[in-house]
Amino acid sequence: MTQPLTIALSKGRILDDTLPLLAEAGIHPAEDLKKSRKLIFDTNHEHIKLVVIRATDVPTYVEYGAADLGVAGKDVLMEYNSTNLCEPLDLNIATCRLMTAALKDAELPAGRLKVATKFVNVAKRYFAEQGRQVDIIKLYGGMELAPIMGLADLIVDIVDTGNTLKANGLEPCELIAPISSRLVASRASMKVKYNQIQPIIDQMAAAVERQR
Ligand code: PRT
Ligand code: MG
Repeated sequence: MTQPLTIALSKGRILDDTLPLLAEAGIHPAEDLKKSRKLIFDTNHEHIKLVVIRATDVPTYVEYGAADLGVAGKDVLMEYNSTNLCEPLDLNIATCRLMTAALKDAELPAGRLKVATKFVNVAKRYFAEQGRQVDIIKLYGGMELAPIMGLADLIVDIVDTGNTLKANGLEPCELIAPISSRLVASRASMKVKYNQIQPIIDQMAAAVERQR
């Protein structure tokens, strides 16, 4: 029996690189995702639907079973940090680095560091593992501003070319993790819909290999 299958895609920069991989698995949206304001889309397969949502919401939809598969950045998955999710495939797209950064040539204070980030859980774990005492300050964007304004000594953020840091007088310091987007599934969906999900994973994996 063919069961309905929903795939949650991150809107924004990941989407462009995801669609060719889905196409290689024979999944094509019925209309142009980016020209529509809709959030849910039919595909060429009657039983497969796509939802296009905020990157940070993808793990939530997948964990609760509202979507069977999802595509999200490793940064988002590290921050979400659920043991109910698995990552069957590294898509090797939207690659970047999760790093600490500070004002160029800044002397960091000897005592507790103030760290501004939207990756609160990742930052807590990273500094705890190193036995460093920090106060984490949650921000929702524009982290680069925090050291300039004296709100924080360090930030934890995504770095790609490093141009954004440089433009704001900051420099990258420590690598926390290399990042790429991952196919994500709940352990429950992987069991219940294995026969439908595994062929999609296999075809996308072959496409990822060809792109390497
Ligand atoms: O933007 P929104 O708040 O809706 O959500 P989002 O920021 O989660 O989505 P989006 O589309 O901006 O990013 C989705 C995913 O893309 C992230 O979760 C990462 O896995 C991945 N990715 C890859 C990046 C970058 N490259 C990237 N360069 N995400 C963000 N950036 C930003 C970074 O935050 C910084 O402001 O780009 C800036 C740094 O770029 P450089 O080249 O100047 O270093
Ligand atoms: Mg963004």
